[in-house]
Amino acid sequence: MGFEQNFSLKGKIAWVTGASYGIGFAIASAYAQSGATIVFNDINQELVDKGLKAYSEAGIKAHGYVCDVTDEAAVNALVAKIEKEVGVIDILVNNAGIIRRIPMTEMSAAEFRKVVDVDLNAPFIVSKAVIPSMIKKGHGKIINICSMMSELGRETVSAYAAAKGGLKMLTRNICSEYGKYNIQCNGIGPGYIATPQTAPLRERQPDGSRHPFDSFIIAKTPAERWGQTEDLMGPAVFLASDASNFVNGHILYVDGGILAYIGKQP
Ligand code: NAP
Ligand code: GCO
Repeated sequence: MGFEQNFSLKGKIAWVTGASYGIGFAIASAYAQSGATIVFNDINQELVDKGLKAYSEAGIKAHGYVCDVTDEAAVNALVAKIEKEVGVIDILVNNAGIIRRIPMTEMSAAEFRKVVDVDLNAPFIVSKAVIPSMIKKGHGKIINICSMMSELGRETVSAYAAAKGGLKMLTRNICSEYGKYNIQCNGIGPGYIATPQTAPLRERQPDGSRHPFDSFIIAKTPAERWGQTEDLMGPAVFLASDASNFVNGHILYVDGGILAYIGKQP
């Protein structure tokens, strides 16, 4: 077989959480094109149905389930259902996430806890649920979708940055604790990607001009553009494939160079 087979996901079962659309959908689509069987979940049936339609239109026969990833009992039940109906999960992508853009002193503790629950506690819950079968199977890949906010702060995203910073360290700890079982746990840190989650930051102003944050990101990105979900597909396949079997605990930033750049002079 040629070297390219190292990047194949043929025969693997991949679960991407919160993958009815956006980044998760793009990653799952890349995995399907690389030979994997796709499992995804979302928070309600409407979103799961939307995802199933989108996967079908892309020629992908995905398995979709309703599950709130913050609900440990529901996650454990879903893992058992997936193993019965589809098979043991080889690749897990903790993609489901939320953000609340509120100045910290105006944010309630409940709002802070909700963001941390989805963006940090849920990756713990879901990873904990799939690791035992990965150990039995003798291999596994866990990919956590981190963020620029795993490294940087900015106004109004205190809960999100705290959660994504914690997710970076959870990634390193899963690597440390389960690497001996041939389980690799890495992160992908997307830059600013054009999805519904960032749509408010890109809205045209009433006079038709760019949103100030849109202009700010263009000036902070050497690539001088927002990322597209397609930009994440290749890195995600690499981290899910045998080509990365000695890469562990690494956060792969796919940011067009933002973290390396002081920003364009005004
Ligand atoms: P998105 O558009 O908000 O999609 C997130 C998905 O997760 C949605 O389908 C969402 O459902 C689902 N979800 C939320 N809470 C859930 C829960 N409790 N249980 C199950 N599913 C849940 O986000 P995205 O832009 O594609 O981002 C996906 C991931 O990448 C997130 O972790 C995000 O933090 C991260 N990220 C995004 C960017 C970016 O620029 N877009 C950059 C770096 C990192 P709902 O539609 O109901 O919310
Ligand atoms: C924000 C954005 C970012 C992106 C992403 C950057 O409000 O700053 O939503 O947080 O979503 O996480 O990597």
